[in-house]
Amino acid sequence: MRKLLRAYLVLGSTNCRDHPLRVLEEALTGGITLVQFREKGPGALTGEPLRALAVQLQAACRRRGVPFLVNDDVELALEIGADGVHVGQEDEAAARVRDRIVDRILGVSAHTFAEAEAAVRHGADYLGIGPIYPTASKADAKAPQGPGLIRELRARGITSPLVGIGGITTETAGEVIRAGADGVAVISAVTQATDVQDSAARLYAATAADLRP
Ligand code: 3NM
Repeated sequence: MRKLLRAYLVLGSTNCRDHPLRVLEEALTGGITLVQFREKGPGALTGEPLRALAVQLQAACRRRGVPFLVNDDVELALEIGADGVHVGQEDEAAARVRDRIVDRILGVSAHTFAEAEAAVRHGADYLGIGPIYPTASKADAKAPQGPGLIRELRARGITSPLVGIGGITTETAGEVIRAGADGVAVISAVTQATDVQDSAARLYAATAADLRP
């Protein structure tokens, strides 16, 4: 799990300047290690177009052997046979999702030590910790907490696989890893880059495991 989290791309059609499949293909070529389909925000797809895009993106991930997770939508994840689900604190409670997806990957967003501790207890395979820096990609994002939150979680005994998320760039990824994260999850640093493949490659290069404390 820790290795999969290294260079984690979160994307949906509303984040992409080009067709999401093209963006994803380039990002995978650059070295992205895990993908989460997150179709949110104004203009987000629903119904059959949503399902069709999920299947298309999933197929691209399968061709490269990269696991494909679905944000929030457990029904969709089960229907298409996704490798897992990522849920926030507001989504269906982690323990309920754990029971429904059994041996698939369960990721849970946490913003405090208490949330992280509860997510681990409810069976999360990894935690998404954020927002680390200010982000424009999530309308209801909380206040940025800096890499210090990750350092605090490690110091207080959270040993689970963990990614930082929120405003992380190829320049700041290293300090998130040095704070104790196993990887970084990004939307805009890759999807909004003028060269998607290059930015994914730089993200991968910036997150080497030997930076970890
Ligand atoms: N979750 P970008 S921040 C999807 O704090 C998401 O839980 C967050 O996008 C959290 O890399 C965030 O463009 C947005 O800042 C990440």
